[in-house]
Amino acid sequence: MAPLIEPTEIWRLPPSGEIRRYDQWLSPTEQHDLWRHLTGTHIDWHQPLLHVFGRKVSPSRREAWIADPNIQYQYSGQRLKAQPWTTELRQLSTHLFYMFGTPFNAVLLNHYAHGHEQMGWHSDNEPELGRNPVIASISLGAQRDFRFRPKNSAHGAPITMALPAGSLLLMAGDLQHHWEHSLPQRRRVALPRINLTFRRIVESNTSNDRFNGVT
Ligand SMILES: O=C(O)CCC(=O)C(=O)O
Repeated sequence: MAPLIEPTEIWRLPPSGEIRRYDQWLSPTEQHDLWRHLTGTHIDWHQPLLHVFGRKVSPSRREAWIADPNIQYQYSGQRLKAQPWTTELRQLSTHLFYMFGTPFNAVLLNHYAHGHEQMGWHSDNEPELGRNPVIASISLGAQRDFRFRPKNSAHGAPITMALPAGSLLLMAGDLQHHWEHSLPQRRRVALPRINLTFRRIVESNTSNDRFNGVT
């Protein structure tokens, strides 16, 4: 993991959301080792079963939820069953704590087999994440586009950014309350990708905004 490097790019999205991307945060060797770890026998991957507008939907991507004991989380009507931390994921979480000051207690893993697999528009604004969640997202494997759009067009125009292998993306401030994000299909992408989003689950109505501009 790169030490306390400067972000490659920063976006400030109104009213007071912030996105930072750190390219090559993981070296090629670290990416390779982490990929092998996540695709070996340590992680129990499964297909999500979501409840969307009264219908059951099972997107083909696979996911896994790693969390401290007793941490409950649900999104799109599914309650995630937590798996215990592995040493490798715990180390990443500790490093992110030193960078951003957020004691992450969970990580959601998403595995996309190729560019047909995607994640639709949503915000990470579940009550368990508290107010102004700080989310750190690591990308491995195929580079994919990542999109943001405002819930209110007065806040600006949609943004598309690339998430290269080994990059770290930080989402902070009130971003999740005013903007949505998605990982669109990219049919020409033939290779798999894994994304890890480190999160802190807190009681509802509690501020999660401990990020104070540390680079
Ligand atoms: O795979 C990605 O980069 C998107 C993940 C995401 O949007 C999420 O976990 O909320």
